[in-house]
Amino acid sequence: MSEKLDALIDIVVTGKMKLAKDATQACLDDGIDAKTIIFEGLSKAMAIVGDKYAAKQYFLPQVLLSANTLYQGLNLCLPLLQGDGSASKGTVVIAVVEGDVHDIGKNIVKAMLTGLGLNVVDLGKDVPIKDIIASAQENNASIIAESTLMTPTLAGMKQCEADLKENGLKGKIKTMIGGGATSKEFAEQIGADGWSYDAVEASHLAASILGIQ
Ligand code: B12
Repeated sequence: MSEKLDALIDIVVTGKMKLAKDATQACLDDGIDAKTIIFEGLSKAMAIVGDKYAAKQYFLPQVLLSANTLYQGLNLCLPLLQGDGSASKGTVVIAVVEGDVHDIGKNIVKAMLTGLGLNVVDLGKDVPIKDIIASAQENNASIIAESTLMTPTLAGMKQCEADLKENGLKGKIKTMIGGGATSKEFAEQIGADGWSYDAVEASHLAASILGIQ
């Protein structure tokens, strides 16, 4: 593993926000590609932060500082993953479901799907299910992609499947879900069309749902 990437991980974990942009640029200058920086650097750093939070070594202010530090690097890397959208292979509406503000993972998934050549409509975080479905209809989307990291907000994902069914849209608009609180079993249980563990798998999943790879 590169020293520069290790330095970036340390900067995110310790929340040294002012150093994060330069450290990310140093990784890029060293020839480390954006995908590696995101998955082997920034995401790993956030997993360490999560462990520290779970072990009560970190509290919310530190987690927030690390997340903001991560964004300094992520914002440099995400545009490098994205295609220009000119040859759109389909539309995906993506959102973090209502009640949840964790949006780092969703933003990485968005970048991977855009990189796949999809038109991604990003509704942001804390989004009511009815707004997600309305946007999918307005944009003639093939897929709704929902993210949540929290257990209480899993209910929204179940609601989405029920609402799609009620409106005769189930099967016409496919659903894929992800985020720390979700699992393959949960996806099967609620009748979602797909689940994935991370953003790389998410792009394979979308491609397979759309039959483009
Ligand atoms: C950073 C963080 C925060 C930041 C969020 C900043 C931001 N802008 O996102 C802040 C400080 C704001 C925060 C707040 C809170 N947090 Co918090 N947070 C985390 C932490 C440490 C890391 C999450 C993260 O960003 N991971 C890195 C990303 C890259 O990973 P990811 O999100 O999992 O995404 C990947 C995959 O899951 C997948 N994926 C993600 N979305 C999707 C979508 C689709 C469609 C697909 C296919 C795949 C996919 O691909 C992604 C990339 O590979 C986690 C701990 C942990 N271990 O996860 C706790 C954690 C999620 N938080 C938690 C909690 C409880 C909270 C608070 C309620 C705390 C409080 N008491 O106020 C609040 C939430 C308020 C709210 N209503 O949302 C709990 C949730 C517990 C639960 N199961 O319900 C966790 C698990 C911590 C814990 N161990 O208790 N948090």
